[in-house]
Amino acid sequence: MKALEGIRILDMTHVQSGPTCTQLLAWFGADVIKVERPGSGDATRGQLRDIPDVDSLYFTMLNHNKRSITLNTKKKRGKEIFIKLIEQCDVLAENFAPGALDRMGFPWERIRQINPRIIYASVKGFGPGPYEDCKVYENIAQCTGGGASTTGFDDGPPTVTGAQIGDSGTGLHLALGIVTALFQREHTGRGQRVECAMQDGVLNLCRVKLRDQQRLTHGPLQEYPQFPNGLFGEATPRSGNASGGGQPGSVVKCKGWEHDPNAYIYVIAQAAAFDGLARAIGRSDWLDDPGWNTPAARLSKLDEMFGEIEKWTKTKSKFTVMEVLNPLNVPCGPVLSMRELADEPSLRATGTVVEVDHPIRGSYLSVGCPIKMSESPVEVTRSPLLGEHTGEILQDVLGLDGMAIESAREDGAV
Ligand code: CAO
Repeated sequence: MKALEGIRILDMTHVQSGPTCTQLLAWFGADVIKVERPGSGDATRGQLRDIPDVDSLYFTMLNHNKRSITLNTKKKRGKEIFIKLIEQCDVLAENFAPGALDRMGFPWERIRQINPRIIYASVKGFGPGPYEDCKVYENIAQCTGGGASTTGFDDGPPTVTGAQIGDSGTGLHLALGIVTALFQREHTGRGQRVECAMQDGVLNLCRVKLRDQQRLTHGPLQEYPQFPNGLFGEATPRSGNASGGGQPGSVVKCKGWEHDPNAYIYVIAQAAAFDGLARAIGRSDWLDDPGWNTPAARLSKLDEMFGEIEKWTKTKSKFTVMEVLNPLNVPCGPVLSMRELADEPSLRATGTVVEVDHPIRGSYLSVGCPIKMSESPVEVTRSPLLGEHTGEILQDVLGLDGMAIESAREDGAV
């Protein structure tokens, strides 16, 4: 038995943020029915295609374990079927542009009338306010949620990160909202509206940067690379690769950095492990030197300290550095490329990286479920073809007979 077995999700999501959320729920056992426009479906099916006429990796990697029904919710017959689906589902998830579902004729008031137990969950770019009507994609959310202004180097432009904190990050937030609402429904018997704005999701993930904004009013941020020589402005600055926590950290070069862009390791010079680190890099003289042997003394010399650490790491591969520093309790981690992650046996063993078979594409790699539950194991199955389950869903979930299905097809409703 899976954790969400028996829960049925009417999945109107598209692109990345919403599909991330419903994919997680599908992995936990929910029956996720992806509703797609007849003919075209989710736009990502055709985006960034690597093989002509085959669902893109963008689509397949975000829509595992779901069923697909085509349905035109703007046609009269399509609306009738949509209403029946709302009646049969526990959750309606969507991430259309603001107001799209209202324009289809299905505002929240109507949806809850049709099914008072339903949870109506949405991702939008912004919450109520000046930008509430705007369409938003990943990098816009990173910019408007505080990610970009605090990422990058002090002398460079605002920078977006490779991690999809706007899309997948908000999808994660929404998934939590949905399961929490399902839990509350156990007590109240009622559904509710769950909304996550991408700006809010990114800001939540940038929490420590708002912390620093307030600390800044009491003096310079001593752990930032701008200290003690650079200037601080009025807002939390970009901190390069400096550690976000209370312990100094930096990315340092390893052997082969001249030709391998990922021959680097992140090292944290945590006070508790400093003795071992200093000895390992051949600077045991620091331990008797009052100019070096306390965290406070080192704070103004972090560049010099990491320069010394780097002299040592440059003589070793990032994996050798790990092998030496880990037993000394020095927190560190190699910069791993996507290629290295794809090949990493331990990630394959845990199902974090999975190989999935697809009838048209053949086999491909995907990221599996990162949440491991002892009583609800995840088996990743391929994404559906467009409308693959239309007949089956109309028949099994809605109880339509063959003639009704045929007439819906003739109408262009499905
Ligand atoms: N049947 C009939 N019509 C359908 C349909 C269906 N099954 N599915 C979608 N449509 C219609 C919608 O109703 C909408 O019509 P209207 O414009 O007449 O209301 C239309 O298709 C387009 O939907 P959209 O505006 O959501 O799509 P878009 O490509 O123009 O915008 C996006 C995409 C992502 C910018 C926008 O959906 C958005 O801002 N979403 C919220 C934020 C979000 O999730 N962003 C993350 C995206 S991942 O990077």
